Amino acid sequence: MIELPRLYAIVDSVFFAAEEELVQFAKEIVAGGGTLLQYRNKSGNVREMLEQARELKKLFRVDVNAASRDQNPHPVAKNTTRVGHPSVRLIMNDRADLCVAAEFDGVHVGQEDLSPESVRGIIGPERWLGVSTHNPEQVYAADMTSADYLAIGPVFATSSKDKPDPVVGLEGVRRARGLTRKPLVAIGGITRANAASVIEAGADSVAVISDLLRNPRKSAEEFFRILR
Ligand code: 3NM
Repeated sequence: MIELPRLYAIVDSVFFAAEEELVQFAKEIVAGGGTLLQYRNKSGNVREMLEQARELKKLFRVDVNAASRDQNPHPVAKNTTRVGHPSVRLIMNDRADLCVAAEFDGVHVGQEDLSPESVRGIIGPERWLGVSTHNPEQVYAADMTSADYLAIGPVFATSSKDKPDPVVGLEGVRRARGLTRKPLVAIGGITRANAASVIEAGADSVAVISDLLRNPRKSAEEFFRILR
């Protein structure tokens, strides 16, 4: 069973005018303690998606060959020295092919994307697979797949998603918690003001877009402080 950090930050390309801004946002989230980032791009431009995903990957790439070049005279353990952010995981929204192409660490799919088992066939057994659900029936069905974690939402009203499903509320989180033992991510309208109630309702992690945008580093830090 995987272990999710309390904060699951979503980097949604629609909120950034330029790639540099998107990359800067990701850096700040990680500076604020973020270790799990999803790249989301609903514009459907697959070339742009791969390009942006590769830029994100560059930021957090682990260079396992760094040990041999390392100038540190007192290496803690030779051959294990790493540069980059070995603890940051990058998840691709929707697209298993781009996950593999950009060497991401996992894929998150919705109800209208490839099925979890089709995605698993593409990404293999090691990468993380997340599945969005919006009601108890979907939670029940997704629980029986090889998904590593499930998402439930929208918990609260959100303007970050086109045509969101009906709000499930904290009660929806509680019901989902009762239906699966897989790690559970809550999503939709979650802010620093309501995040604690969402965790209390049974979520392991909160996925957030808007409430990270204004001051990503500070906001991420505050999420971690609140959800300790
Ligand atoms: N998926 P914000 S709600 C991407 O219900 C997404 O599955 C949802 O953005 C779902 O934190 C949502 O700004 C938007 O509300 C989350």
